[in-house]
Amino acid sequence: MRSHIAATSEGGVKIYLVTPRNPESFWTFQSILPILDKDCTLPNLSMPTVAGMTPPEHGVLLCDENVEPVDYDVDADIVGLTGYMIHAERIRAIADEFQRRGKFVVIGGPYASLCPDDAAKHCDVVFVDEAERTWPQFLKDFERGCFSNKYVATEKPAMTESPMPRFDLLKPDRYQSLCVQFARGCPFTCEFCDIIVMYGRKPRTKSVPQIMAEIEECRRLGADHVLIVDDNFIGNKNAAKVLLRELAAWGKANDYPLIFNTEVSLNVAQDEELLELLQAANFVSLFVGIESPRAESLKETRKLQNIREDMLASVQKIQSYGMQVQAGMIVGFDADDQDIFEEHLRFIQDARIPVSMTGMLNAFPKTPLQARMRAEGRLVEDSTGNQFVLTNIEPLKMTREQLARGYLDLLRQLYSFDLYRERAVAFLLACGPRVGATIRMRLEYVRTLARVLSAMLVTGGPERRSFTLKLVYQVVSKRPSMLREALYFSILHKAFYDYLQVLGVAMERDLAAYAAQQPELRDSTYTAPSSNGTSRPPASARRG
Ligand code: B12
Ligand code: SF4
Repeated sequence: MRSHIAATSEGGVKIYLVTPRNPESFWTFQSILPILDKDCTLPNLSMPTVAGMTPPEHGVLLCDENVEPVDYDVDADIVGLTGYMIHAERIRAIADEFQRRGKFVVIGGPYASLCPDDAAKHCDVVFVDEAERTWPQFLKDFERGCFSNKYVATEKPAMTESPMPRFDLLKPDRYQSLCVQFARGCPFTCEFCDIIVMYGRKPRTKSVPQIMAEIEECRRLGADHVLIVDDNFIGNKNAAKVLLRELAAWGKANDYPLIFNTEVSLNVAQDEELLELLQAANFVSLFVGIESPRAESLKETRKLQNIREDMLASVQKIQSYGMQVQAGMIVGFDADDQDIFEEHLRFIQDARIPVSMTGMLNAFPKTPLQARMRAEGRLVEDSTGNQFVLTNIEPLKMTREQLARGYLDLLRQLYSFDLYRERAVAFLLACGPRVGATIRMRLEYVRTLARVLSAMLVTGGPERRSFTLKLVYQVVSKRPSMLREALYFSILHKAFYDYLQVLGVAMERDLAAYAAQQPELRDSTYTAPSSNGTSRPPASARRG
């Protein structure tokens, strides 16, 4: 059926805002979404935010392709697209199809911000960086019939200018969690990071009433999990503490209706007041860019905040406040030799981090890393935005192939049934208490639980059944209150494990194509990490 968009007044335009479907990645949880009866883990906040910035005389319809098909026959004056580098191919395909049908197409978001010239080939107007000022300006220009083909945010808007995202235009029950954004920007200077390129180094925050209204709206729409999608939630620690005090009081007064997750830098562990407040506000997991257990690699990438204190102790301190640490890890820094894979594995096991998003170093457009790689003649190709396939740079102490094979082997070990279970059990037995992590029983949870149990114990096969029973028994026999979390980690493993099978096939295909292009590499096989492991491959094998 053709979608209908109603502009609310004469002169108003009809706007169709499309979020393209996610290619399978570490976070898409494709294989467990049907078990959870969801279509997608989280909505991307971009289009609800752009819809919020749209003056009320215009009509807006959102389409998240992860939840519903794109309607190419939509009756719209403007079709808007968003997405990351990883979505680039899909964005271009959707944009081309709309243009073929004569629609007026605009593109914004991280892909357009980092690759505006590429995006411009597929649309009428491209938006670079944040659009709180440029989008309303464009709409005025469009109505006058005189607009530019590129709108660049010349200044970073204050977050207090960012309106409440139109959560009401989403289909909230199709997502596992909802999200809000409190802050943009991060004060640090990691060499590979595109966040500071796009959002700057000065953290900007919304006001507490603004964000509390968004959180209330998420609750009203039925959410029980909220991800605060900040680049670094503690980039401005004082502002974060003010919000956390309010959230803690709100949680207590409302019997903790929401569980929170966010992203922080590791220096959170150096501030006990902050940790106490996060715990009191019912944060149950923090995503932390740890990147590497090797100090040399961290220095090289200017992640100096991670070498101020012992990283293992920092992670365990966060865990003692009842919060899971999810790690962002990277292999392939210049200081990394073939021993690095073993070091990563040991660190993640010792730190009892069940979920580690480990990727290969990739140079994103406009980053200092990309500039350095280009200057050193080591930039092999443009970034696809997916750090899980072949890297786009020439590593220093390994070939690209050795890096990819060592990496794949590391992932297979990390997500092997036994090593993952060891970490999950160790974490659940050691972590501190949570204030209100109990989820109220709803009929849908009972149905979900039945599907989870069936997938883990019946249809998943003997290995998965034994893994689940062991994990649950080892936790519950010592700490019965952690039953729900034990089940959560069991089902989560299925998502990562299944994704790895898909990834393994994709990487083998890419490696075969890579080797075919370079005859001299055909005989080079990956050697398991040696005890000194610093051997540099022959120059002939290092050509990208
Ligand atoms: C939450 C989040 C996630 C969540 C949910 C993502 C989702 N559902 O899409 C999860 C954890 C699942 C996730 C996964 C991944 N993510 Co992520 N994620 C984020 C995060 C922290 C917030 C996204 C968000 O909602 N932002 C809030 C909105 C409002 O900001 P915005 O998109 O910039 O929008 C503004 C402007 O750009 C503009 N705009 C945006 N779109 C449009 C469109 C139009 C028409 C207009 C006019 C304007 C406009 O207007 C907005 C207001 O100013 C961002 C960082 C960030 N600060 O954005 C990273 C980020 C987007 N993720 C990133 C990456 C790499 C990934 C993964 C590929 C990681 C991985 N290897 O698995 C996966 C990909 C998963 C997928 N979607 O396929 C990168 C993307 C880099 C890039 N340049 O492409 C980012 C920037 C973080 C980073 N540097 O590491 N991610
Ligand atoms: S701490 Fe994270 S967001 Fe901040 S600069 Fe480093 S990688 Fe980027």
